[in-house]
Formats: sequence, C-alpha cells, structure tokens
Amino acid sequence: MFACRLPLWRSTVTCESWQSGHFLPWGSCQMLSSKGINTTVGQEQQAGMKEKQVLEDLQTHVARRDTEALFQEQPQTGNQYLEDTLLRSYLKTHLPPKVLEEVHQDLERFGNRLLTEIQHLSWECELNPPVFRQFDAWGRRVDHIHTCSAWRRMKEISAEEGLIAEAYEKRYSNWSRLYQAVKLYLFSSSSGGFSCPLAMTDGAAKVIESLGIPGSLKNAFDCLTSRDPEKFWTSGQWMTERRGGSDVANGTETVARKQPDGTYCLYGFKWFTSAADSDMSLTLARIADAEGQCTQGSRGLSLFFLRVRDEEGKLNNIQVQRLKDKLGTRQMATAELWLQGARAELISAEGRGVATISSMLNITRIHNIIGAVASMRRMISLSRDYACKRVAFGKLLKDHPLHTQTIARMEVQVRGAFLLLMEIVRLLGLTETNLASEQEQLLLRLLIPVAKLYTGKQASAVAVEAMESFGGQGYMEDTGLPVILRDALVLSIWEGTTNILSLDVLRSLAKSQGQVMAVFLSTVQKKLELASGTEQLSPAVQRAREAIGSLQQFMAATGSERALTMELAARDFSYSLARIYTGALLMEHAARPDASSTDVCAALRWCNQELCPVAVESGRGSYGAGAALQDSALVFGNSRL
Ligand code: UCC
Repeated sequence: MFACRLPLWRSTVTCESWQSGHFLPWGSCQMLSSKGINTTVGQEQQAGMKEKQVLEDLQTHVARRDTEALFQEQPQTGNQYLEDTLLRSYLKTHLPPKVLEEVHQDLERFGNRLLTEIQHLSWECELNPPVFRQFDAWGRRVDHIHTCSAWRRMKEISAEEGLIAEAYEKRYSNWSRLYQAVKLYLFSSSSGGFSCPLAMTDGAAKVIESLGIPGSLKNAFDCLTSRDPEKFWTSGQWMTERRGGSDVANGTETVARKQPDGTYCLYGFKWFTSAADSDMSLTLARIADAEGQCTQGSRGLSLFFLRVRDEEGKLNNIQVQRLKDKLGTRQMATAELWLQGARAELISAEGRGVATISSMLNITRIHNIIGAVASMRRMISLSRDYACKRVAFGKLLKDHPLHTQTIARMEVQVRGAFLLLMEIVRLLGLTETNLASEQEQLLLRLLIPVAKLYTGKQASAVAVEAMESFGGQGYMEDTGLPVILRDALVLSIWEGTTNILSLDVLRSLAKSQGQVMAVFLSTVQKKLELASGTEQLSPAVQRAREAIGSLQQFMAATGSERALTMELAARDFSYSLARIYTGALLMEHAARPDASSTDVCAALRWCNQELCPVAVESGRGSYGAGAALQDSALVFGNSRL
C-alpha cells in the first residue's frame, strides 16, 4: 500500500487515507506540493488557481482530520469485580477463606460474562422497550406485552446465575445473602432494567418462605428460586392503586370475593404494576363479606397470590389498560391493570396484608439500595476512565485537580453507601439463618429504610454530578449516560419515597419502644472504640462521638412535643442515622490491619460533613409548631398578609 507523508500540513496525515476517502481528484501526492510542478507561463495562472483550490481543500480536509484525531475515546469499564477494590477488600475481610475462594472464582467469571455478553443485551433492552398490542389484526382483544429477545435472555441468565436461588439455597449459610447481593450489585448496571423484576421475585420468595412455604405455594416458590431458565418465574408486586401510592391502607379499593372452592376473585384497578410481563404477583385486596361490605383502612387489607396467565398464556381475567410512559426504566413494562375477577389465593391472615407484604417491601428496598450503589459505582468508574483519556486545556482531565476533587467527593459517597449495603445484607444473612441476635434484627429493621432513603438520594445526586464530568457528551443519548441518570431518579420514589421511609424509620422506633435506638448507639460506639486504636482516624472518631452526643441530646429534648417534632424531624433524623452509621462503617473498614491510606482518607472525609443535621436544624427551631406554620405560609401563602 502506498502512503506518503505531507510536510506541508501534518507529518502524520497520509495521502492514502485521503484517496480512500475519495477526496483527491488527482490521485497523486506530487501535485499536492506547491513546489516542483512544471507549467508554461499561460498555464501559470490556471495552475496557480488550481493549486490554491487544492490547498484550500486540503486545509479544510486536514481540519476535519484534526477533529477526527481528537475524537474522544469512549469511557469504559473492565471486569467490574476485579476493578472494585473496595468490594474485594470487604469480601477478603469478612468471608471465611473457603467461601472467599469459591465466591472469588465465580465473581471473576461473572465479571467477564457481564463484559462480554450481558452489557450488550442491556443496551438492546434500552433500544427495544416493551410494546403493548391490545388487539390482533382481526379485532380480538389480546392485551399482549411484547418484550425483546434481550429482555427474555436476561431472565434466562438470572436463573443460570442463581441471582435469586443463591439466597434461598444457603450454600454458604449466612454468607449466601451477601454473596447474592454482590452478584446483583455487579449485575444491576448491566441488567437492562431486569433488576426490577428480580427485586420483586426475591421479595415474593421471601414472603412465601416466611409463611413456611405452604403446599399450595410450593410450586411457586420452587419456580421463583429455580436455576433452570425453563422453570424460572418472576413476580410482580401490585400495591399501587389510583387513590394510593404511599397511602396503601386508605388507597386500596380492590375487592376480593370468596368462591365456593375457597379461592377468591379479585376486582379492582392497579395503577402501577412494574414488570407486568411477570409470571405471578402478590397483591393486596379487601375481602368482601356476604353483604359485599369491606373493612376499610389497613386492617381491611389481605394479601393474595395469583398467576398472571394460565398454562396457555391466557390472562387470568385481567385486562391491560396501557403501558406507562415513564421518564426512565423504559426497558421494563409498567402497566395499568384491570382485575376483572382474577383468580387468586389468600395467603395472609385476613386483615394482615400490609404486615405480611412488609417482608417483600424490605427485600425490594434492599434491592433498591443495591441499584443505587451500583448506579453510583458505574457512573464514577466511567467518569474516572474518561478522566484518564480526555484532554482539555492541554492535559488529561485527571491532571486537573478540581476535576479530580469532584470525582473524589463522589467516590467518598459511593464507598460509604457500599459499606452500608454490605452491613445490611450481612445482617439479613444472619437473620435468615437464625444466627442474628434480637439486637441485630432490630438494627436491620431500622437500617433498611435509613439506607434506602439515603442511597436513593445519593444515587440521583451522583448521577447528575458524574454526568457533568463528561461535559456535553454526558447529555448525549447514544452515550448511554442519560439512561443511568433517568433510571437512578426513580430510586428515591418507588418502594417508598424519602418522606414515607423517614416515617417508616419512626415506625421502627415506635414498634421497638425505643429499643432500636439503644442498639444503634451501642453498635456505633463499638465500631468507634475499634477505630480509636488507629491514630489517623482520631479526628473522625471525635466528630462521630460529638454527633452521637448531639443526637442523644436531640432525642432527650423532644419531650412532650414528640409527635409533631419527630414528624417534622423525620427526614433529618434519618439522614443523621445514615451519616453516623456510615461514618462508623468507614472507620471500621479503615481500622483493619491491612487498610490502605485511601480507606483512612475516605473515613476522614465522610466525617468532615455534618453528621447530625437533625441537631443543627433542631437548634434553629425547625421542628416546632411555629416552624410548621412558617413552612405552610412559605409554600401556600399567608392569608393574613
Ligand atoms: O413500587 C413498587 C414496585 C416497583 C418496583 C420495585 C423495584 C425496586 C428495586 C429496584 C432495583 C433497581 S410497589 C409499591 C411500593 N409501595 C410502597 O413501598 C408503599 C409505601 N408505603 C408504605 O411503606 C407505608 O408505610 C405502608 C403502606 C407500609 C403503611 O401502611 P399502614 O397499613 O398504614 O402501616 P401500619 O399500620 O403502620 O403497619 C401495618 C403493619 C404493622 O405491623 P403490626 O400490625 O404487627 O404492628 C407494621 O409494623 O405492617 C408493619 N410494617 C412493617 N413491618 C409496616 N411497614 C413495615 C416494614 N417496612 N417492615 C416491617
């Protein structure tokens, strides 16, 4: 192949590539030189013009070539497991050596599979969202939700990888739950939205397990926890109706009528049903008495199991009204469903629907935390990679201290969130294998809403910040980055909004009559005690101790105004718990004998933020009756003015 160097412009540009681009009509490199062209005087002018034209064309083209040479390299991640030093150091610290050995091999293999197979499917899911076909060509109502082949492959992969099964087989006793969570964490950002049905599938399996796997639900349980792609089922969780998303107790209108064979027919309208292509669902309804009357409120709700379709694929007296047009999670079908006598089985005690489904809620909330941490980790990994490739102002982004500082701040956030997630699944594993003390169970109940609400907000903030680190590219659809942002935004909404979860934190306090706070404080104190042996951590230990003192003072001072104060303080209170507990976890991790200076740095930086915002706001009088009136006036106007 012929290639020539052009001294006029850039030594790296070759004629060969121009010719291949069909730009040069002459096909000779010699003609491109302004020197050495033999011409007569009459031809000189003509030749001069021609040469000028050539040079102009050349200039334009080289300018284009320059741009091509400056094409930005795509940010990429490698094997997510191998690249995640925090994850690996956590597993090394906590897992028994034999478990670690096996788990490590599987996670490394899974990391490669994500890279070579699953990430591509994920993008296909994004490009081919579900399509709803209500009628067939001949006018028959079919209500078919068509999903793409990549989505269906995700279901098979989920079974093959044991993404649900792992937690129920308990091969590694109390560590199985943590191992499952780690796989889900790695899978999440490459799942093309399939993390959502997996969350509900896990939640449904948990409810059935908590009911002692009754005979009638044995097959369902086996299918939900199967490793066989042919057998594996996913589940929905139909809780939201038109009148109630958060207020399930008052918003649920669906009625259940008992049939002679003991089953029920459900009549109602479900406003959001995520992953509506699932095989089964758990749902709430009010049982009607002989006169057709139902008990209202929470105590009127019971929990039902139903198959979505029969063996022939015919819907179970269900009509799909439409698919939702969502900001994100577009890969997954969320539908409005009419239940028109759907056959269902009562699986809770009558009137114990909310309490029974709460074990599903707690599992899906943990999956939400997994999704939040995974989304942050993905954004930061891409951002870091981009910073090592992209040149601006004459140097790589990574060599601009302000840019690196911005990513470092996000890194501290994701590290904290990751350790909080691990703590929760560690406690869950202990609870599920009857190894947890009563205190650990209480702590788990408290930490789930705390972590769900906190990481949901973190994920949104990190997604927005990280997007900015790619400049305008971050805003471009075909980079895939906007998908991560859109999907992250739902994490603080579904499975309970931030305020609803803040109130759930109070519910867990009330239910344990304050005992859970004592457990929280003593657990944090123990971790601080351990960290105080590492001198570099002493400023962080000091700050955390001060925060605990402020928290205790706040709790003691709420006194007789407790109900209103605590409601107004609920969000800041939950944030305080999240920050204090996470700080303690970061310090504990940094106090390991083989901890790195980065571990110490992350702990110190985390603790430099306000760890107890509830005390600060309380000091400002933000939770009194007067403040509530001011809030109202600020938002809705003051009629007296
Ligand atoms: O959005 C949905 C699906 C989306 C897809 C999910 C994918 C997520 C992962 C993605 C990964 C990337 S489904 C809809 C989600 N909806 C919610 O989350 C509802 C939000 N609202 C609440 O959480 C409320 O707080 C309610 C509904 C729980 C409040 O109901 P009640 O009936 O007013 O509450 P009560 O009366 O306080 O509680 C009734 C019983 C009590 O037990 P007993 O009677 O024994 O004292 C409570 O202690 O339920 C118990 N309970 C709980 N127990 C309530 N909440 C809990 C809990 N979290 N844990 C344990």
